[in-house]
Amino acid sequence: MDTPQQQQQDQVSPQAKWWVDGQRIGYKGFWFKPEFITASEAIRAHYKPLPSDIILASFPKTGTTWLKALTSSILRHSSTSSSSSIQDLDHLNPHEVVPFLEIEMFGDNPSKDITEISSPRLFSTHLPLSFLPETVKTSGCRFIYITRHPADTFVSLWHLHNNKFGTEISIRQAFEEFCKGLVPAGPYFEHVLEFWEARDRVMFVTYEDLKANPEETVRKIAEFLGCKTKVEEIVKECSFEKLRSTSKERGEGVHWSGNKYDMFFRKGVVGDWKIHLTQEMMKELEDIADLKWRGSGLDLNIFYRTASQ
Ligand code: PAP
Repeated sequence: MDTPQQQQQDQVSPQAKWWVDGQRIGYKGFWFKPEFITASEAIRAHYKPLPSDIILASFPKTGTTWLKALTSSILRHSSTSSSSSIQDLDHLNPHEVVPFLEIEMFGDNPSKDITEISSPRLFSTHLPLSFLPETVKTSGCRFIYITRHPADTFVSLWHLHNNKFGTEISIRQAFEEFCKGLVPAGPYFEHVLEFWEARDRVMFVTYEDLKANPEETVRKIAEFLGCKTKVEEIVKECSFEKLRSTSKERGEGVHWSGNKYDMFFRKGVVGDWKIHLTQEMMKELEDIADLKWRGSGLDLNIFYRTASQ
């Protein structure tokens, strides 16, 4: 008899227009490439979170690279935390400094021994919270979740796809698929909601807060991690311009995802959606947020306030 995973695989495997790099599988309400589902099973079986672990979680294109840079930099510069295993950003892309649980840690080798990594171990994930082992709730490990307005998240994803595959796909069709959740790690709205509902142990950060008041937001992240550090230096070290120029120096280097290193740094602004989406499309996103987040205390206003509020 087929395993539940096999049954899922045999189900619909939508070939959404912009998924030219392969098939996605619906699993526990989310869409992923098959290898991510396998990796999430390995994580649940083998990952033993330590109280000192720090996990940076995010939906793709919401500020993951920036958060990786900032957090690794905070830990390295902290006078109150030892972080001997964390490399600096001088020549590396932040994705090389902070590994994904589902890729570098448990992607290729499901039973990889990660006990040798010195604490605090800094990991990242695009997996929903429900894909991680139950012990993340009890181990005391810390989560920072970064999120971003769905309109800018979508536009960033659409640009990345066009850039990566050299084909501009219809924004209307891509948008419809985003709204239906047919994107890697989608649906966006459920992904954000899962972490929002666990925010007693998850620090919630928005891309918009980071843009509006980087020093204040970095200070809060440092405080959450129990680190004393010079926030102005961290913000400078992780600025869009600085990180992009380091990546450009890498030339044609390609990250495991197939993205060139500088593809993680496109424009880095809030409100780019205004160039690409109509007011009607924005209204559609607002309606979905209203429907899916109703009663949770979460709404799109989290993207419109500033860090100090
Ligand atoms: P990932 O999920 O593939 O890692 P992620 O880093 O979450 O992508 O998102 C990339 C976005 O963050 C890009 O947004 P854009 O397409 O709207 O421009 C990228 O430019 C932006 N970004 C990356 N680093 C920074 C930074 N240091 N400051 C501001 N924005 C940044």
